[in-house]
Amino acid sequence: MRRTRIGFVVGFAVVVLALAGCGGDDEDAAGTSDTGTTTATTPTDGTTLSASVGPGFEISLMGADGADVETLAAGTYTVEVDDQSDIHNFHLSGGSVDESTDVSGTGMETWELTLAEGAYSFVCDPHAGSMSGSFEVSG
Ligand SMILES: [Cu+2]
Repeated sequence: MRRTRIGFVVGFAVVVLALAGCGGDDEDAAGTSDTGTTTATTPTDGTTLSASVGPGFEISLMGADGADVETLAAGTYTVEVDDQSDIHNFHLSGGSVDESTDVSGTGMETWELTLAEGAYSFVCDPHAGSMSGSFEVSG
């Protein structure tokens, strides 16, 4: 009787240990999601616009030809923003677009924007009265 009981306890302990061991192997399947920008497959127009603000009290948005943007065709654009000042920001808005850099931050940012027909403007928010521009997007 006593022997049987000990045998049962030991057997029970082995089962518990075995179950505990099974809980450990729930490894995540390491997903290698490739979010890199592959220009070959991006459905953009391939048009890059250059936005700049600072270091002085100047703000601009230029096309690939280096001229100020005044009109654009509707489509998808890459906007490379160079925020060169920690007292200015670049804030582009119009339609459903509303993108801006931090006033205190500096450096390059790249935005992929889909511009639909309409009026757009860009400003430095702290100095919107003197630092602004606008352009039209036609459908
Ligand atoms: Cu400013």
